[in-house]
Amino acid sequence: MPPLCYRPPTMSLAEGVLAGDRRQAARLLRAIDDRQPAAEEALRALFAHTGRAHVVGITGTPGAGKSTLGNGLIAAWRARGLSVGVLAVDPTSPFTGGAILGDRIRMQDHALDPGVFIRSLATRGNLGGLSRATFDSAKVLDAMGCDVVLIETVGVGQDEVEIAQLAHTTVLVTVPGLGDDVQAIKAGILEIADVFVVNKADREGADRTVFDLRAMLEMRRALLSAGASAWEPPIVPTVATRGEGVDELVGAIDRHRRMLDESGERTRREAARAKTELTQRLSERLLERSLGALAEREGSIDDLALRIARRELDPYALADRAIEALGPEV
Ligand SMILES: Nc1nc2c(ncn2[C@@H]2O[C@H](COP(=O)(O)OP(=O)(O)O)[C@@H](O)[C@H]2O)c(=O)[nH]1
Ligand SMILES: [Mg+2]
Repeated sequence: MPPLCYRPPTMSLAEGVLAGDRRQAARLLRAIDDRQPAAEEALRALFAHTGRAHVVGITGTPGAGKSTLGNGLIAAWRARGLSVGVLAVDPTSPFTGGAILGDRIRMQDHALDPGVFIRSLATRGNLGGLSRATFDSAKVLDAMGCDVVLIETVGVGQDEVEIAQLAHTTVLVTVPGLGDDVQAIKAGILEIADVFVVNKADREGADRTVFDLRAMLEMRRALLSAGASAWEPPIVPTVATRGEGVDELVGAIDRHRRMLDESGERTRREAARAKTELTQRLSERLLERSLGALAEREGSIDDLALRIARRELDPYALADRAIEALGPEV
């Protein structure tokens, strides 16, 4: 008989994720969010098992209907036999806390379906907004075997641009009835969206919004010279609350996925993403190491900064010394 407190050796986090253990996956996502060292070890082990999922980003202003639409997308993908992972990115701002709760409730429809895995991310303490924690979390869902990974982010600041870097297909959700709303879609956003949705098409002005959007896209296309992408971003009107237009949206996303595969664009996007990830990771690590080594020799970054401010040290020489502090092997 084993002693009373005996516990059999448990699976590692990575093994748990690969075996489809949802609790282990949830633990790993928390570890990523909290930047625990265990997360990196697991991600290393999972990396070879990633690259299969189609990552779809959905972005747009708060209240545009992203979560409601996400709910419809989940149902449509499930009906097609696809498993779905969802990451709802919850910006650290306390003002948006309620919105995520609402998202959770709306997505409860799928809470008992083993083919659906939904988590919200805090991305706390992450200056880049989405970035690292979201990249890594998407990999967990991918390794877990989700066919589609849907990432919902609020379209503020840099997030749209970052989501486009992370996702294979970026869906921008806009709504009618805000006057010159379409004009407010920044040029940068036009570039990054692969599929446009005009949600709340039950409201007045939806046709106008579709028309304006199309005109903007055509104008942009005319400005671009030959050699530009052959993909014409479709504009899909939807009424998310009634599930209208969801099948068309699924179709548009699927066409985009096929275009990526057939044109080689998928590989190009993944390489661009890998480059960002590699440079981020490298700079983080080098910074951490050199600041650590510098602290041992000369003092903490705050002390050094104060001495720079007092003109006792100069930042140029100190930066050189921080690099030297890494040692001769660098
Ligand atoms: N009239 C109308 N309301 C909608 C539609 N889609 C979503 N809503 C409502 O808009 C509000 C915000 O939706 P939500 O999905 O939380 O937006 P999110 O902040 O972009 O995730 C909710 O009250 C929804 O019921 C739609 O197509 N038509
Ligand atoms: Mg939402």
